[in-house]
Amino acid sequence: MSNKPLEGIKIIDFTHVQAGPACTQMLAWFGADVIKVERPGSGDVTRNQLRDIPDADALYFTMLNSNKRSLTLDTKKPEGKEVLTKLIKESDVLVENFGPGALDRMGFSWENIKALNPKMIVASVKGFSDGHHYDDLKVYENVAQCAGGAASTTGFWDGPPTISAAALGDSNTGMHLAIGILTAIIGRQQTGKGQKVAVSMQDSVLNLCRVKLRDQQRLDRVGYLEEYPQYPHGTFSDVVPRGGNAGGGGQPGWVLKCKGWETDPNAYIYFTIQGHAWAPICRAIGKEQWIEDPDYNTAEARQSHIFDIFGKIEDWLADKTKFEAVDILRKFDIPCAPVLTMKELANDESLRKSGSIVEVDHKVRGKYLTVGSPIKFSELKPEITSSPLLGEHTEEVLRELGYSTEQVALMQKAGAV
Ligand code: CAO
Repeated sequence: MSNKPLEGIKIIDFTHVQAGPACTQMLAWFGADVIKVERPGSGDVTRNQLRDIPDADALYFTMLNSNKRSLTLDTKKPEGKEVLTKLIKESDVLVENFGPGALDRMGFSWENIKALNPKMIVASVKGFSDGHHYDDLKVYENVAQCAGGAASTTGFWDGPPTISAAALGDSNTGMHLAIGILTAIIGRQQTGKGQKVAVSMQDSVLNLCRVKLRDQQRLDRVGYLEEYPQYPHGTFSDVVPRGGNAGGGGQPGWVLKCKGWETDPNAYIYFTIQGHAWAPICRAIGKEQWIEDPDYNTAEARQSHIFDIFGKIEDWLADKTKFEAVDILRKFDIPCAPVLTMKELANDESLRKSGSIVEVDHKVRGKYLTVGSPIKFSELKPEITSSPLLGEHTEEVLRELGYSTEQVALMQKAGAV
């Protein structure tokens, strides 16, 4: 038996940029046959975006499209429509993240696809959910972070709303869509019928910002949020403020300076004060006298001078690098981590060993780093392969659909593939 659980699932990957491709890439890692449908001549716009080697597909593309096949198809031409129709009849899932209404305008509405193949699962990413008052908008990552509540709650209180570097709007939405697709596949095993699965980028960001919706309701009720830096000396308005680097739950935390911070912008650790770990923290930083001191020994007492406490911890950190500090603190069971740069992560031996970062070989660009599966299985070790060249598998896929070499040549002549 195959150790790739999604083997046998055929996916028409009508996605582009990041949100959709992140979803289908993950399904490809787990064994699905993902056929990326791209416009002849140009393909996914990310093939050309931010290129670092003039004639090679950009890393933006290669890192979101591994393990896929590429079929070029102009789905606005009659021949292209015919090929897509055939593909729909024998596939399990169609994934798309076009602008609102594009698939319908192409002639492939959900109703039409269902009529062609009642078992088909059609999975879509849009900026906003169907029926939302913004559902006609085209949306990119940062737009979604603003619309989903992340931007208004990220950053410092005296600065503007801030975008996270993590792709909360794009890849996060793709991950939600993957869960939706797998759920629909299980559902189909029970009912024999496909269904439409839709995920909006706004909803996906909001789903990750749920603790801020929690905070809004607490603020509405009591007028303050005790874990935010604004408490108890600052003021609160009627909306959840930006809390800088404060911990999001009941454990106060902050990004603290380590040795070398004056010249190295990443010489920091994240330090968490877990309430029940107060005594080990005091021992770790040589402040045993704080263990029983009533000004320090309860979370409530600490909160009014939490930044003085963080300041004292920074005094202790002043002669330790971020790595040395974590090596000491881990012995006291204190939740903490160094602030790692992309360079440090790229060279991290543990991440290479676990397959979370892998090196793959691309036909044109040679070796490059990409992400591997963040999900680890006991019975599946996803093998990450390179992204396809534009149209690399066009002929192969068309032959599988029953087209002869002559028919393929005619379609090529008509510019349909
Ligand atoms: N053959 C023929 N036509 C094709 C085609 C193909 N293989 N692939 C795409 N097209 C056509 C579409 O049918 C559409 O045509 P019409 O608008 O004329 O009907 C056209 O290309 C443009 O598609 P689009 O609206 O998706 O592209 P865009 O560059 O204008 O917008 C984006 C890009 C991302 C803003 C938009 O797709 C969108 O809002 N998607 C949903 C949200 C999303 O996923 N955003 C995240 C992207 S990752 O940051």
